[in-house]
Amino acid sequence: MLTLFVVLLTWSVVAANPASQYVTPGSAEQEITPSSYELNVDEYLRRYGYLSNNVNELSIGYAERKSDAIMLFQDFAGLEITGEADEATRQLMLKPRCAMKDIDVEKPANSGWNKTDLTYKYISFTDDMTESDARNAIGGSLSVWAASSKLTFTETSGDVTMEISFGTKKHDPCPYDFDGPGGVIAHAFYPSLHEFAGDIHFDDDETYRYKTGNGLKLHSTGLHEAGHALGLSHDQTTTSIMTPWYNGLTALGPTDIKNINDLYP
Ligand SMILES: [Ca+2]
Ligand SMILES: [Ca+2]
Ligand SMILES: [Zn+2]
Ligand SMILES: [Zn+2]
Repeated sequence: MLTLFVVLLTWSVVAANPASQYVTPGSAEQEITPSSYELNVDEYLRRYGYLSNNVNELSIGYAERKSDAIMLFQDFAGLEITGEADEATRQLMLKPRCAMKDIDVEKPANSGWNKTDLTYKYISFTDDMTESDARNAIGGSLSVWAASSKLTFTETSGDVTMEISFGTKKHDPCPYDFDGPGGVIAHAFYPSLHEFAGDIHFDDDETYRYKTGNGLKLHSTGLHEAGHALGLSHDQTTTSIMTPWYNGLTALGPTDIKNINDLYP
């Protein structure tokens, strides 16, 4: 059984981390989750690691365990800790985000590649922009990681470290389906020996842009997903490119630079 994502997150920084900072006021691009998108709070908590998959409505003490999970989520997100799926909590859960877990108990610690010269190739592109813009956006995001670490990235054919593709809903051969417009925007596979390791998939039911136009900045989402493909987990620091929610950042924050250099010293 393939396990995507996992790591024991270190809990820290909370009070200095209000969720409002995830939102850039007046930035329409972050409000793209369609109103038709249905939020299932219980499923959200399970999917992103706040609530065990073995716990459901029939479990003993479910209400309390769900409340604990909501508090964990609120803590991670820097929201007021109420233990209830209040409006602020639901609003944040509706934000476009990465599919990777926030609390991933299965991801091995220090799981980087045992090499620093990495290769990549494109398997498919998006109709949202020209192929050349997509290359500039994604290639540009890899260059950002390279500029702050000893990593190098070379586009080549044949066997590569990172395969980059766009897909919708069930996108073979990936075992993890996308969910249509809104919700999840992309996922990636942590370094391992698995055949998909290092791969990055974008949900093409989202609208992406390069420099102009509407939609999510492909270079921002690419920067985030590349972080996973290199071995980084979600980070609750608001200046980090690794926040679970789309943040539109196109540069690394101080914790990103520290974490990538800890992984590849
Ligand atoms: Ca989606
Ligand atoms: Ca699209
Ligand atoms: Zn992510
Ligand atoms: Zn996929």
